[in-house]
Amino acid sequence: MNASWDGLLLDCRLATMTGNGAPFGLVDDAALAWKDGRVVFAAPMSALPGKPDALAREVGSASGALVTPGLIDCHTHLVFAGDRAAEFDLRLNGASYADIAQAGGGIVSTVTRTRAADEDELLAQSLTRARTLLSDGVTTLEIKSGYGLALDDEAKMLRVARRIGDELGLGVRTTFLGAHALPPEFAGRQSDYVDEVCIRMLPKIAHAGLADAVDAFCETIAFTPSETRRVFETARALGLPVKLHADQLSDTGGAALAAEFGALSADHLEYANEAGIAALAAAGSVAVMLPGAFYTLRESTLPPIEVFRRHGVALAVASDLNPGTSPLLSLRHAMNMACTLFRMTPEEALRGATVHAARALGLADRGTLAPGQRADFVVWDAGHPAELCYWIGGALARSVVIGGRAAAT
Ligand code: DI6
Ligand code: FE
Repeated sequence: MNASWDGLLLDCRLATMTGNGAPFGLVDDAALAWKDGRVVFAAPMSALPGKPDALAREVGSASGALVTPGLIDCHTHLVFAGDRAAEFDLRLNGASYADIAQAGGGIVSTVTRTRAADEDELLAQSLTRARTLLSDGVTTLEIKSGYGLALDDEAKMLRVARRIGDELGLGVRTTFLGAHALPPEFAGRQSDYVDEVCIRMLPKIAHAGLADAVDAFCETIAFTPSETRRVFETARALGLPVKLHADQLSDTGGAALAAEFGALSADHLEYANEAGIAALAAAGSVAVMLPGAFYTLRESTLPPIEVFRRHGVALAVASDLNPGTSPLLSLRHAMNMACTLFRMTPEEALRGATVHAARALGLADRGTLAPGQRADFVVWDAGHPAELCYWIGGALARSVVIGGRAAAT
């Protein structure tokens, strides 16, 4: 019999993240096999249908190490130019947000830098961040626009996001976030800018195939629920799914609004109310926890984890990697904070960075290790899945495999 499988990894401690009844879907003394980029076997070695060398062209051993699905970072603003370290320094030397904003800091300073960078420069700066996430086990990531705030610059950001996937072999899902902040040229004319987003920018972005979803920042310091509704109605008319930065700093009814449009996810949610959470449950929307922003802003209101649990809302965890409120270059660190700060369990956090993160991106072909799923997996220098949330920092990923091929980390 010719070896028909492309690869076979023996002696794994497999955290399949499937509902096989074991915590983390764990299978000990397991084997994992793949063919044409898809998993074909994920079960005890004793169940292998023949001798390993007869089954697969390449046979290796994990020597008992933990193997999980590739991690999925379902909420990043990873494409941007420059950084905001100087204002971080100013703040810690006593400057107020108002001082910083008046000095041209905040989101607008990143918009200025991002507009000034050409596409290749933007790609070079962003690739470095994507490689850092990849090296720590991320095999799929979502990347938003939102620092261009003008058609050509938003399109430039989304092209860079797509190119990151091409360059690194990562799965990339792009999200248009034109309704992120008010650009300086529209100062005092927010309604005109929402027209620009809905009438000109979003249709052109959609027709160019640059966005897989549409997001908005619904907040008292950003866009109102009615402005957000306009963006969502435009997205719906263009056949694009939506997700929402919701109830991050105040209860604006963002969760309920996201649920009303059947959003893939509602994100942040520190101030979400129970009616909104019940609506998310009914809509099947994922609640994405972003502890990096909570930590950086020194927020004191915790997202209502118990209420999400009670209503059966799927919880995801993401880095929210952005230069202002979450300069966090590690999804595993976000998982640690989701446990330590938000009191999620390690299994909830790992499920939040695999199965539920995939759902938040509308992807059903990844997030678990089971036949038919993408062969995206990580061999860790760890034995127990909880270690992925327990260790703060460090380089735990021994090898990262995307579509059955080892990624250059
Ligand atoms: N919520 C946030 O915390 C970030 N964007 C958003 O919608 C802030 C992004 C930045 O400060 O650059
Ligand atoms: Fe964000």
